[in-house]
Amino acid sequence: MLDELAHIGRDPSTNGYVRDAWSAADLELREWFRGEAAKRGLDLREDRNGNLWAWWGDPSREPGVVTGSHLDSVRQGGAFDGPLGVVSAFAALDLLWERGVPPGRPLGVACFTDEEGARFGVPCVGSRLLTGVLDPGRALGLTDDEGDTLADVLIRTGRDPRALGRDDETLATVGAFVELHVEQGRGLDAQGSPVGVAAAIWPHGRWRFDFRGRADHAGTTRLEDRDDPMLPFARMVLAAREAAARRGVVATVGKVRVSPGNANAVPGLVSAWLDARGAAERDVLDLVTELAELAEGAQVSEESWTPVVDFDEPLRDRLADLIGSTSEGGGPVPILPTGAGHDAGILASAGVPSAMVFVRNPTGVSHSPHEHAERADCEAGVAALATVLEDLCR
Ligand code: HGY
Ligand code: MN
Ligand code: MN
Ligand code: MN
Repeated sequence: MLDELAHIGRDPSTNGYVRDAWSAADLELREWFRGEAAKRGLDLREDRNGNLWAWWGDPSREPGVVTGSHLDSVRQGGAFDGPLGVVSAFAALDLLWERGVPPGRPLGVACFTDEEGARFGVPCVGSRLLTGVLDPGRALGLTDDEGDTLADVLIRTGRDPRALGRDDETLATVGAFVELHVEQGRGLDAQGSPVGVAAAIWPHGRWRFDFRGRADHAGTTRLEDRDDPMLPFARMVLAAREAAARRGVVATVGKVRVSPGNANAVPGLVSAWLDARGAAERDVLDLVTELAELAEGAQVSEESWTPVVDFDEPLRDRLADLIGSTSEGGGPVPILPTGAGHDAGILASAGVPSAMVFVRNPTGVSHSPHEHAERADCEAGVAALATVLEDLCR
């Protein structure tokens, strides 16, 4: 199934993936999802926020067990972050089907919309709207690099932007959620284990810094007469690295918009997105406060903030024991935290018993075409997921 997706949104010059939410690639991936659900006779639903759910059994009778992830990517992302979780969900269902194990409760495959936030800047849009932590009005007003709002884009896909919002009815169908994901780090590689279970997701957030200056001619404006926003921006980036190292957290500026973007003019505006994360919430927030104070009058707005997610301990330990007791588990299963955000974290924060199964990534690299997972480890992940689903669906 991963091979079937391999051509969608792939940039042949880099082998990276560009699968922005609601782009042609994303729409093609959503069609693939619908086809896989139809092939299996699953009951397909698209909720008011665009999340896709494929059900084996009827969750209106009783809350079901859901497994899945996302299909959108960061720009020039890898092949596994997201799709591995969706493909493994269908493959695990197939294993249960082959074993003649009809689930004792409804079993669903989910594909959450716009997890990466690559286009509109806010991550986990589909699951945040579903659980009510993202205001639909704010979501609809988010703009992409072309100045299109999410509302514009939804209308172009034939959807009604007014439908967006908290969806308790859909949320009520999710009795438990398990997300399989390629590890975005080398913990499993270091421990020699093909699969692992998530302990927690570090607190993480994104802030937008708008540095305003005065556009002017590059050749005729004396240096002392300039109000060049590029300078405080540059100082903020260097300060972010120093402060992050000092505070034991991580900080990244990976996206910058320079307006109007003339090579022969002092810019009028530099917008920069700061991504900051770390094991200790206080350290992350203090870093952002420190940077906002030194950022010389920049306008700083919070794009998203997710407090620490500690996955349900009995559930995660049960999964680790279950997987560890199977041959694929390859012995004791590591339980490890991650600095990457996931829809499972958003659902857990909304009170849904949630867990994550990680699959070894020998490169440890993610959000890059160099992200990788060996086939044998992917198969171990599917087997582990099937074991877990069989247990949860008793
Ligand atoms: O940004 C993240 O941590 C996730 O990959 N969306
Ligand atoms: Mn990601
Ligand atoms: Mn992901
Ligand atoms: Mn000129």
